[in-house]
Amino acid sequence: MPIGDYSIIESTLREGEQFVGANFSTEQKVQIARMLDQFGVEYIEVTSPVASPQSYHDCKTIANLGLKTKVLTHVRCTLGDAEAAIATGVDGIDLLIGASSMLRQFSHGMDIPTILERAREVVSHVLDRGFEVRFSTEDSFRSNLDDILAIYEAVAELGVNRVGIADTVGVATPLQVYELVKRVRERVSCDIEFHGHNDAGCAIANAWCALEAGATHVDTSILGIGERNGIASLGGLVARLYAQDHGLVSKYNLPLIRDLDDMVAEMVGVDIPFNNYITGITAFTHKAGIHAKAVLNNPETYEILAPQDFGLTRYISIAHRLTGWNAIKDRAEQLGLQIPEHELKAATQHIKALADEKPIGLDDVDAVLRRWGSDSTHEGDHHG
Ligand code: HCA
Ligand code: CU
Repeated sequence: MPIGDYSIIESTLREGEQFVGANFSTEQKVQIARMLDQFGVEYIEVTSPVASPQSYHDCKTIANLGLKTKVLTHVRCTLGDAEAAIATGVDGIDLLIGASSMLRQFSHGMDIPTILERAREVVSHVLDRGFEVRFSTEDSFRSNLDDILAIYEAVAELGVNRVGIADTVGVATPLQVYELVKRVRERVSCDIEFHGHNDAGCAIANAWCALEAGATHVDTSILGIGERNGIASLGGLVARLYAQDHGLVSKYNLPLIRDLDDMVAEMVGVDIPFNNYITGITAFTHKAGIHAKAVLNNPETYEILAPQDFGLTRYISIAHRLTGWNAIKDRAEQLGLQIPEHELKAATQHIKALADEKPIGLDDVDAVLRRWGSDSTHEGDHHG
């Protein structure tokens, strides 16, 4: 089904704070919140005010920055937590409860009827206070389907704005996500949120499938940071949506992805992975001669993401044995050298042979080209 209106719930300040390297100061949180606001996400989610005194203070600070983006906080489904959330001045409250047999047994110890009773009590309380409310079930994919559908139906009847499906352990496959979201879509008319972890590498695909199945909200974090190896990354989800239809992400300030990734990587003490979506160092680097030739003619041949739309530039790597003469010609032109085609082809062969002998760099390529360029009127074997 085509993707309709959707919103991003950016959880760097909640799920992301659960990343082992994250220890954000108030100032850093404010910086992240402001940049996400400029980027244009519809919501940001911040750590529960009951997590620590600092968390309460930070939640309140961010809720009162006057951002365009709505501020949500994420709390357990208890009246005490809900009261604390209400006191911070956030726009909305994300409630969470575990309904799987494992969590019922090893975490909170409540059975399904007790969970339903608790949900009714807390949801009604928060709705009565005029807050936007989301209700989600932790570890949804290892919960009994009838149990979670009953919970979603009950809270939807009370009037929650959204129900949330959480793949807490990153176990779901895209097809399973599609099917569960579709089942929920048939049962409730409120919005549906999806939150998916990346333990088995499916977080972005799963978020995508949730949207295809009718979910209206998806959770992300910058660089995907979160518990363990995290959740769907903001940049990755945007890349996926853009690849389908640029219009799906035209509401966002795309060049800020680079700034967001750089900023958060530094704050949490990691490098951006080389193969990261959009901002990885090789994301727009082309190497093989055949690719380089086509990309020089028309970038769309091998690029589904246009680097300039993200404020970035492509790079064509030419100093290696797989290089081709079209890319070498392009480099010669950049250097202002006029070298006839047959000479360029010979120079390319020479560069390939050099690269077979030892690793070479752009300097070596340039030296060869300058030599060919300076005596390109001559023919013969003096080039070696
Ligand atoms: C956790 C909770 C959560 C919550 C997701 C949600 C998860 O830290 O375990 O509220 O939808 O992954 O289940 O992040
Ligand atoms: Cu999570």
